[in-house]
Amino acid sequence: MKRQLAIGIMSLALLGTGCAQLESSKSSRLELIQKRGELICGVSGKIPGFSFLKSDGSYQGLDVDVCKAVAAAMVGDPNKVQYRPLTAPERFTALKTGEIDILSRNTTFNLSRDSIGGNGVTFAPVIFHDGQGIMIKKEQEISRIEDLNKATICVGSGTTTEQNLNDAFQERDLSYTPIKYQDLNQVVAGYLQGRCKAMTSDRSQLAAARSGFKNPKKHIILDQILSKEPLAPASIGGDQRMSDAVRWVIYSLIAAEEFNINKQNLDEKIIFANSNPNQTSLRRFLGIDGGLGEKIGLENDFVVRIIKSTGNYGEIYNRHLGPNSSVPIPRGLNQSYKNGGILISPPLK
Ligand SMILES: N[C@@H](CCC(=O)N[C@@H](CS)C(=O)NCC(=O)O)C(=O)O
Repeated sequence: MKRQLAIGIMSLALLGTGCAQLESSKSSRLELIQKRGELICGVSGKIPGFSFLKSDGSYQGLDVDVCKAVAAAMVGDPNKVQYRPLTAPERFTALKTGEIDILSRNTTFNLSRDSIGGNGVTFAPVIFHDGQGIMIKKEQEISRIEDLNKATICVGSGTTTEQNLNDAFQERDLSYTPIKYQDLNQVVAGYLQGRCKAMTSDRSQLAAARSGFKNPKKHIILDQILSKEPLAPASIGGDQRMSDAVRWVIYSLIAAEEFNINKQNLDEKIIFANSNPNQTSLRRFLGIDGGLGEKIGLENDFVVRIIKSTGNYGEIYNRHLGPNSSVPIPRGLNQSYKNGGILISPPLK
């Protein structure tokens, strides 16, 4: 009896080791990307300022620069990215079937998506704090959601937008008829053709869409904000090596702004850190000491590669959404915590 028990315990212990080995030897998407030498990034392609396909065939925007930063860190070249334009209903399937490596497509981070019982993906940190808004034609004299009782509203399907719209009307005992479309261009066309009285989407998208209208001033985005829409990149769930790397790429962009390191002063900062052994935090951040990259499957100077490619988060934001861009959106919550916003990176230690 005792012997049987001992054998049982031994085999359980072996099983335990076996599982642990299996777990650590399970290959990660990160290795596949590194072997391939290219990142496959799912984007929208239709939202100026975030991800937009230009007439020369290149993609541009904040979401696109996230793809570039991840590629710079993982394969050493921001241009080694294959972009896959995806509609909202397609995006999670593309991630789960492995058609794309990461999703960088104005996607809201929430519990149902970031869980094994839900969409089964893992979100990286938020790269743009957004909220849902409503756009109407100025001539309609609508100023509040309550003025839209019984109205038709154009909305994209397979989005949090659809769900929030329902919640916002239900909570106020109002009714509405949704007119649903697969993508943003269709929502905009429906709205401009008068199929609905108002259109709703993330406020960033309303601003981006309006920037392309013939007469932007004839359209108003209501002040009321229906929801929190923290937009974040995502990778497949259950692959920690992959999600660690993506997460720390995003944090590096935010931390670089905190350190006041940008494309212009990067070389100076490297020289300064190299010749000043007492600059311990800076040296770790730039990969001179500490071996941080190794811990997440990247080169130790991954932060340097990222900043060289895209600049820090603030530079990316200004390029695509800053006052001189084609879709100016005040930074608001998306400022670094050092400047009154809520973006903050845990220490790269
Ligand atoms: N952030 C929301 C909404 C995102 C979304 O996909 N909205 C649609 C509005 S129709 C869109 O962006 N479409 C862009 C496109 O059509 O490519 C979410 O994650 O569900």
